[in-house]
Amino acid sequence: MNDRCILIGAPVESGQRYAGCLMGPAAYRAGKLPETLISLGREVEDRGDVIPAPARPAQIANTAVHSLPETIAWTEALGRATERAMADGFPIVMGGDHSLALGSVAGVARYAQEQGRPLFVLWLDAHTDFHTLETTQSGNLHGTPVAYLAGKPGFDPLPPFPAPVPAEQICLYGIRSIDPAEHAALLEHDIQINDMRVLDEKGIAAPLSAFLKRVKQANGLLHVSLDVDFLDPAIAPAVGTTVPGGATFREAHLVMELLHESGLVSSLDLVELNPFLDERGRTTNLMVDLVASLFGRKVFDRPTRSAG
Ligand code: 6HN
Ligand code: MN
Ligand code: MN
Ligand code: MN
Repeated sequence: MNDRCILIGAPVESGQRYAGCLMGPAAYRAGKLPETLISLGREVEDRGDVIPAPARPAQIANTAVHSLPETIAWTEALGRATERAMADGFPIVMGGDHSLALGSVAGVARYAQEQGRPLFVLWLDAHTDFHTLETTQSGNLHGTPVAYLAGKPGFDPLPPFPAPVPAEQICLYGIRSIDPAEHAALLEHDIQINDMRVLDEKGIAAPLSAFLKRVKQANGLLHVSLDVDFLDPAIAPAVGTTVPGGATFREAHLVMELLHESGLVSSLDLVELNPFLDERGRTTNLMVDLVASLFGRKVFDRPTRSAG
């Protein structure tokens, strides 16, 4: 893991319909994300909030889709910001709704391509986010980034995804809500879907360890996209799309601890936090604590335990 963390504020809320996600980056700062990373020995550079170019008109046949011009503008701006940050350190994109990943992962993918390294993506989410602009019925584009980064057609007039991520390099984790059109599309792709049925039976650690092993063998870069609704709504209420039966406090920390020990993660999205829906900052605090685990905070530091 790169020592230098580059914080990128992405106050995006055009990918869904609840007002409040745009306060996400401010909440992470108020919740002391920068100070927490510094306390764990990281250098931190906060590049402030990205300001997208003015939206240009864009139209498509699916009339359910809303805010497409804004989403295109965010995709372009965040792609550039994240690609640049990859060259300088470890980007942490503070959202903002999940549509920001259309841009952040595009930037990471361009960087990976330049480096000649395969990109792997771990998607921690209740949802598969596998709609295209053509299949979405809610019209909320936060439900589309996985299909986009997998190179599925149906995203015109978004910029073409720079270097589609092969299905075998994508791992969906924590899934418990799939729309029929997503289900049909996923049947045609070899994307690993660790839904809660699988995680209940195998445990939260084993499928992740298997995926991390493959990332390591391929000398890959690993992008992690953490959606607040990966967590159980009882511990993380500040999200518009709660689904019961999510990851528990300890399961989520174990995921982060395993990711830390792997040393493989090279970029991170923190998405879907809506501080307006929170209870006395508890979801923000939990997200910051999870990032702390990802960056090496331990309950008990065992000096003999080696990384990897
Ligand atoms: N997220 N599948 C639903 C839709 O509206 O397309 C929910 C999407 C949730 C998006 O998790 O970022
Ligand atoms: Mn680097
Ligand atoms: Mn999501
Ligand atoms: Mn979700």
